[in-house]
Amino acid sequence: MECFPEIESIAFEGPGSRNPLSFRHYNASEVVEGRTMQEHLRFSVCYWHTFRANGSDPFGAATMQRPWDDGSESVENAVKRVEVAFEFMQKLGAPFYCFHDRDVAPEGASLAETNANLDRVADALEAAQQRTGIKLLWGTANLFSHPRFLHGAATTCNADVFAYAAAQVKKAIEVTHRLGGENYVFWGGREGYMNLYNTDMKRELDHLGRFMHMAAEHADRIGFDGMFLFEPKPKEPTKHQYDFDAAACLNFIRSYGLEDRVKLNIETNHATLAGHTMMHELTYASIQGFLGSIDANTGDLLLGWDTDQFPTNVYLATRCMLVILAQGGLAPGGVNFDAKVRRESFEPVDLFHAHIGGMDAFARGLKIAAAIRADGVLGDFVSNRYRSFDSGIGKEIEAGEASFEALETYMLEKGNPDANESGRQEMLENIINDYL
Ligand code: XUL
Ligand code: CO
Repeated sequence: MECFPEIESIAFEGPGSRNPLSFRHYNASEVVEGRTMQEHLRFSVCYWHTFRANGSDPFGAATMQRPWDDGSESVENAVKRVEVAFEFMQKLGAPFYCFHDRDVAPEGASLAETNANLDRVADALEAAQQRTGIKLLWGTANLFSHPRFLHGAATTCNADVFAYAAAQVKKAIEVTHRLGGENYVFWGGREGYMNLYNTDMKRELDHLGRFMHMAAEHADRIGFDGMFLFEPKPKEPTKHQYDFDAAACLNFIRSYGLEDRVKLNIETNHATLAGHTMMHELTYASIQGFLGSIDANTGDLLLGWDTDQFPTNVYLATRCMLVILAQGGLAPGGVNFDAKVRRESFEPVDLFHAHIGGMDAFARGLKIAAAIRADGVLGDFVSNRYRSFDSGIGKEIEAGEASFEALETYMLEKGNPDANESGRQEMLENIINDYL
């Protein structure tokens, strides 16, 4: 049975099209900087927001019309949902998807039953992947919804809950591996604290480090060589999450010796909750070789919480693509829409409008960023701005050949530094606007 019978495959119709169910910019096979848009962008649909979100909020009940869903937590309903998900992704033309274990398969009465449920749904996912060619970008485990995780999972004070979380992640990695997943994500969930009076921060962080090492050891044991991705987020659900931002995550990764196995999955709404821009977080991760993948969404700066909206802002997408192109792409990561339609957008077709908007915004961002790079406007300006480090004393500083003493001698002889030049911020902002 078709679940979106009134919708054909979403086709590229070009910038002049006024058909809302078409792409104006995302043309999967179009080549930009030597690669197709599909290869650059590696779009992924997330299972939780797209197929599980029901529109409820703290003030009101579910609103989403999902006629295929009987509302039950049965395996049968979960398997039916797989068919819907793959019909949607195929019509959209998304090459990847991702999920938490509990998005795709219901919790059972025991761990064994829960694992069996997951295996049954994984059979359906595997068949659907083979039928459609859609691939798994990453898998992950939900270690935050069930009440057992109220004190956290890897950072809980309850060793049995830690063990349960470990068993759950072991299974989630195995299923990710079985489905050919290219990455495995750790988002902190409840790995943080509400109050330091009752919290041993050192012990909790040590446990989280141990947990990730065990995950990597298990991956090695079963031959899963996908990338592990740590996803920063400063707050929600806890007051303070240990994975606060890219800097905190990188410090954690290095402190616990995980740098060979773990990179970062950077999300826009999390960056802004941390008081950063997405471009800052991407750049910070990328310059150190740790930008693995992105969760493409956006928050509402007037609301200030994790609203997980679809990214339609072309400036934002351009800034993301400038960083992504500069590091030569995201693969094996991708651009995952960790975003949900608004509670008021309750019809199934809204799922298409939302994803089309995000894909078109990123396709435009890709084209604009490539044009900016081709003209060298930013690159040339920046390298010229630092030219004093290309020769003379600057070159000696960068080469590690200068000491404080040598620099003092140099400056005593010279008397005063060469004059500063303008940073030309406004001129550059105007030039970027020319490309949009
Ligand atoms: C939560 C969030 C997660 C992760 C996966 O804010 O972003 O959905 O992306 O666990
Ligand atoms: Co996310």
